[in-house]
Amino acid sequence: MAIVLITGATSGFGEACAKKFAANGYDLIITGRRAERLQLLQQQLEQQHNIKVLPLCFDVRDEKAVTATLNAIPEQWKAVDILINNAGLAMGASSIDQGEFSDWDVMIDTNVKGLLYVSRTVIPWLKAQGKGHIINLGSTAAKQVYANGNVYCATKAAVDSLSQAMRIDLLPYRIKVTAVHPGAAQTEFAVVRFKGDAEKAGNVYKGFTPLRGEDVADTIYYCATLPAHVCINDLVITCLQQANAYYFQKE
Ligand code: NDP
Ligand code: 8X3
Repeated sequence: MAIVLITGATSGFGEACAKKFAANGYDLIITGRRAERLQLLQQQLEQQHNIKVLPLCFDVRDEKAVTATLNAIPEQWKAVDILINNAGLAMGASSIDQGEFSDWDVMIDTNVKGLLYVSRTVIPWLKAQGKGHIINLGSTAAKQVYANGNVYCATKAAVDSLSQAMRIDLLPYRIKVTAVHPGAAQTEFAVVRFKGDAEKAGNVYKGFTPLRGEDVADTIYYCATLPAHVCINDLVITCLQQANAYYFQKE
């Protein structure tokens, strides 16, 4: 059966993707920094479905950890069919003159450099097979900038650019590249952004019904299971009450 490698599978979209692909018989490589959650998810999915799950605990910002951990997996696991570059986050929300350097470093290192480290390691495996599919998680924040979004929006615009670049570079190798750009979705994203402040995080979703992790996972699964000759290059998905990164119809 096919293998899907999902970064950031310990919550939100990544976890929802793991459940969706597992339910459809895919073997999974799941990654994240929270080892306990990875182990629990592995146990749960292997019990529920007739699949194998390989949990890998590493920080995508750590170039050496990314390359050493991935390169050390058993050869049969390197036959990856689908790479979902999902690990990412926002940290803080303030005008650019008040931003924290440390928040900027975390976002740039995770959303841009981490995605590059993982991709650079896995792409040679896909090339050797002459097939594969890379799905990158962008955001509506890649398409329009919103107030106080500055660096987060810039990292997601970088994901948008890198997805276009990958599509061009990997075209000769029959490797598909899809950028999926969700709007507001209620995951752990806002709690992480506001550093554990649940009240601030809850306010993000007041007055509208946001996307759920499952909505995005279903969309990613759809992109990943189209006929071999079809590739969705770029896809924006929002809830009913969101038109773009900053325009909402709230109740
Ligand atoms: P969650 O916070 O629920 O999940 C983020 C995942 O990324 C976790 O599994 C986390 O794992 C992992 N992660 C974060 N930093 C690192 C790191 N340094 N190394 C390894 N893994 C890391 O958020 P979402 O599911 O919402 O977000 C997933 C992606 O979707 C992100 O790229 C986000 O920017 C994007 N997105 C989110 C939207 C939203 O509104 N929720 C909308 C559009 C895009 P762990 O902490 O265990 O390391
Ligand atoms: C995450 C969604 O609206 O916070 O990319 O930018 S938003």
